[in-house]
Amino acid sequence: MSGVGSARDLNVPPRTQVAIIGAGPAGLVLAHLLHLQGIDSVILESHSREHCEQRIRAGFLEEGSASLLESIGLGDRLRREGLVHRAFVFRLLGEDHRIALGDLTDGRGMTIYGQEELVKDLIAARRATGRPLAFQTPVQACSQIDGHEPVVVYRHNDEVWELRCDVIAGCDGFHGPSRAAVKPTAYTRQCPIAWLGVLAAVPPTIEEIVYAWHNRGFALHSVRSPQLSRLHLQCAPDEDLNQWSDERIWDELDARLSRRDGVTLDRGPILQKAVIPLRSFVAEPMGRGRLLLAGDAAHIVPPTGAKGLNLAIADVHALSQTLGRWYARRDDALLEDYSRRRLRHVWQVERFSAWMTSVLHRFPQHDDFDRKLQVAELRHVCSSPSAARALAESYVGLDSSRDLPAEHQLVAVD
Ligand code: FAS
Ligand code: PHB
Repeated sequence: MSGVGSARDLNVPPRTQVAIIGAGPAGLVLAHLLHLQGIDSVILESHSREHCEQRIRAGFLEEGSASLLESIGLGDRLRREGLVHRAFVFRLLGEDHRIALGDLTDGRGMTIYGQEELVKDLIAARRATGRPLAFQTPVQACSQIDGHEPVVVYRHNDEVWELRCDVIAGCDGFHGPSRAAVKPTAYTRQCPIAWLGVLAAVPPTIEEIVYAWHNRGFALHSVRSPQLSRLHLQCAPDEDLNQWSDERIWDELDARLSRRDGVTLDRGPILQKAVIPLRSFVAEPMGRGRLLLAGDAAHIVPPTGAKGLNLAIADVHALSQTLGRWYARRDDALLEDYSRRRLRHVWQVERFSAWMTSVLHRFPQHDDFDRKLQVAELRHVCSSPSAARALAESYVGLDSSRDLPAEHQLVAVD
């Protein structure tokens, strides 16, 4: 039976103030920020709680992200278990070049804390509020977004339900349905390469985060905890994981992360491996009428710069402020301003992520000259204090509320 009412067994009312599609980091953080302002919301998530809590994805939080989470009571375990890194290494032809983030940015760094751990904390915090968070309720459509009471249509147990609201927050990731309702202009770049992402049950061999430029292709040595290593290998977008035994993965990682002193990686069982596509994508505008997009629903960055999760958090921080002002003034122009404000920051992060990707990977269309230019670019950044500072500023996170001062802007752009 399809009901126009609500899925009562889910504690989902027929109406709320903000309907949030998606229980990823964007949706969950937004719900918490709205709750703190006394704005009610319902989160509708297509997958199960277990699925959401077990998805291995990002792991790097900028200080701005970590501080925001801490300021809203979500930082206890993050501060206890997160690992702060204030440097990283470019490994270039077997030589290490250390980028001392802390020295270059007045002490700032990155906190390593698995996205799956953050999602667990966020779901627990949502549950503690007693406000609706419904799993296995895939949203099918968003309608009436140009009116004053948009509607979200969702499924639960083979029944179709409607949720009416003031505003819809599309936090449903790159493949969710909300962006289609906005009909934005899509700016996209598909990379002809991907990452083979690996989570291994072995203490990280190297203290530092290491980005290796190598003739065999890019490799990344990262960390998830004192007991877990996170490693990535550049691969083809259609790479067949069945061709990659644990031994072959470790051999290739050793080959690409090789140091002149011959130190190799400690090996251990691989808990999870996946092919991660590399793409850049921006939807403009990030919303229409009463439907606003945040996180991967609005933009995608290649994971090279470790920015996707941080962008999602910056989006919903701005969106929660916008909605707080909107409820005070009921001026729809504020909703349009959200997109304009966010897109400047989004494009700065797209630029940084595209640069990191362009200099570190072996592209099939590249010739030897291109490869030489990559080495020259990396050597420049590692040897020029001003270039290293510019890189470090982007890496630890640009202040999303800071537009360039007028005198620094080359041209007045919007
Ligand atoms: P998410 O995709 O996390 O969440 C969207 C949610 O919406 C999901 O739970 C989904 O189930 C739900 N949803 C979708 N359709 C729905 C529907 N119809 N109805 C209801 N719910 C629906 N970023 C980094 O910074 N560093 C990394 O190393 C990194 N690695 C990544 C590896 C992988 C495999 C992937 C896919 C992404 C990676 N990212 C990385 C980026 C990633 O962390 C995202 O930026 C982050 O998850 C964005 O969060 P959300 O916008 O909440 O989107
Ligand atoms: C990761 O730990 O998954 C990671 C670290 C640094 C990056 C990208 C991904 O730049």
